[in-house]
Amino acid sequence: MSDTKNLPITRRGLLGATAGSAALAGAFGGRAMLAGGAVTAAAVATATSARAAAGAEVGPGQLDEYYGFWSSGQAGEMRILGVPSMRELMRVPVFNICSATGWGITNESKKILTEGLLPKTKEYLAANGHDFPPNGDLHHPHMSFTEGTYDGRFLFMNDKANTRVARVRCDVMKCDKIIEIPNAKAIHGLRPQKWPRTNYVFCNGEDEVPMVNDGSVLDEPEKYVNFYTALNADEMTVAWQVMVTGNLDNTDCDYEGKYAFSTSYNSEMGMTLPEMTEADSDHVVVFNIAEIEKGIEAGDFIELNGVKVLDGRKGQNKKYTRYIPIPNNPHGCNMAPDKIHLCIAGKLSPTVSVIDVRKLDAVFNEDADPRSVVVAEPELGLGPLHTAFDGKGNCYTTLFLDSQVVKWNIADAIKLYNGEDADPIRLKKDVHYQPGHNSTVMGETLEATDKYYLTMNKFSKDRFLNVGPLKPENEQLFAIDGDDMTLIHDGPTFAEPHDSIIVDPSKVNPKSVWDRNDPMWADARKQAEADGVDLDDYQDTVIRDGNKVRVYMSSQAPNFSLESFTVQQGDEVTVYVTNLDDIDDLTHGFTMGNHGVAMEVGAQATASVTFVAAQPGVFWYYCQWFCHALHMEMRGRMFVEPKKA
Ligand code: K7E
Ligand code: CUA
Ligand code: CA
Repeated sequence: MSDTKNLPITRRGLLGATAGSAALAGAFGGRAMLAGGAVTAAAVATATSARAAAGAEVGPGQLDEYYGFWSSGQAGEMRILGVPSMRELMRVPVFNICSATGWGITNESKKILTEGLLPKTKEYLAANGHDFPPNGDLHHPHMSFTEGTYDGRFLFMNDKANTRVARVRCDVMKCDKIIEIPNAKAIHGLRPQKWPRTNYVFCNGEDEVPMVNDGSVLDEPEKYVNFYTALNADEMTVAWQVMVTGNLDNTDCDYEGKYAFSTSYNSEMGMTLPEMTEADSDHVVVFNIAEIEKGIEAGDFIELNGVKVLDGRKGQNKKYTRYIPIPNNPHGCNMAPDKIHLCIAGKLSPTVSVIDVRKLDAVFNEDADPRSVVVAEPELGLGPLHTAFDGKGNCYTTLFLDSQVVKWNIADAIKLYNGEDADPIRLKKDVHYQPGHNSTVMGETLEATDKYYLTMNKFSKDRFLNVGPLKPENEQLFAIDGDDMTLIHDGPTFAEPHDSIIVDPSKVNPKSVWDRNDPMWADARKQAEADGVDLDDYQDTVIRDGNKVRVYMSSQAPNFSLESFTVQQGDEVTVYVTNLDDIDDLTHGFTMGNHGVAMEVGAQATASVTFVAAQPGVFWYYCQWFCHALHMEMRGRMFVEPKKA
């Protein structure tokens, strides 16, 4: 209820309780605190009953209502959660190295991690002893769309740290493509095209750089530019780039396939914090997709590192871009499911700027004042970062500095902007603490709902047992209940989920067993054919090819087809393991002792790994996925004969 806002009671005075009402805190605050900071048994009991009352209880063995696809920030992986239980169902390694699945260790994953890197990057990685970046910073996972809603084909995600974009196949929930984006630096905001389908994935370069970044220009900020990138989503190649003025933070696009948008917090093109916050306003860059495509067609581009780059900088007055002034240092960029309103979160400004995308045509075609597209700018609280939607005309905006979420109504915000007497704010709720992104179920699609609200908080502070100076982040899930909402989950999470989407299971239908012809191991299949080995049948073949040795073995619980194999010291050994078991949930693994080698081999999958047998002796290998009562016995030996003098 809107009577909960602007209460004189501060959150700090009521640490842990809902600012809205101290009395309500007992019922729904999720936590009551004693002077010493202990959680009372009563508070735990009320959280549980709140969950039950909200109809959000997921009992043992029961399936969740929704999938959640989570980023993990610096951890570099994508995570799959069940909503509303918030149980972590799976981790999908992407930009990280995974000890369990062998991502970054197997030949199949190394190929994906290296093939999309720029030649120059490979050089400086090699100088640092890497074939591919060992880290990644994954902020924004988003699913592919067909006609404004998720189509369950792919998930796309960015790596801010190494300027990459990855794609995860939803049929097996494995990454199949990673590319490094040329010219741009630090891919941050990322969104798939919503309409008519995801032909493009839009990606923001956050850091501006000299146009040709070869050391000839260093500290001459006026020569710096920034790049907006559209990927061809099917091919995972760069379709085009647009050079822009100002850095690019977050991005989204409309439901008509006409425009894409990016926030810029550094229109100043400043290099230092004082410089980046100097101007009174920054901007949103609007990209006119049809005009950009025409420009490409007409040859109005330069070619830079193999990419067609159009000039959309301020003052070019071409039809590729327009710059809409927005209060200083905006952040979130979220398109409402009403197909009309784009919400730009103010961050340093306590406002959200609402842009009516129908008014953009006039800005491009008739040179209308760019600010004429702003139809509301409600003052919501301190530090607005991101906005989620309920499909009923309401928005949920996170307030980083206030540690709150504010629910507000677009129609009332427009009325207020037009001088009418209206209050857009419906509710303010404390969250713990300092929220960044937020999500509603299907919230970034035409099927947005008002079922659950998730807030991803940057700090947990005193919320959990102390685990040392590095504390977990904290995520809170609320059941939406008319104009109120009830906290039903409060749980720690590891560094550092930024963004998430919550998806109806009707959109996603992963396989339980791999298809034997999956492209994931196409290279292995090719090599096996050349070696006369049938990868679909029992295998116990060892092929010597100079100092390269290829070992083909199959696995069927609880046996490897090879109990031992022999190589010579210094050989480069490739082990191919094919899991011939075709039962649901029967994964084997292959770990070679003392060689840094481990991999998952899912039902009906083939996986391979290459290493040098550098030391003579006996090395045990074993199945590293508990598969059978005799799983411990599922092992064998590699004999490495000493090098002949
Ligand atoms: Cu706000 Cu990288 Cu989406 Cu984080 S960004 S919060
Ligand atoms: Cu096979 Cu464990
Ligand atoms: Ca600024």
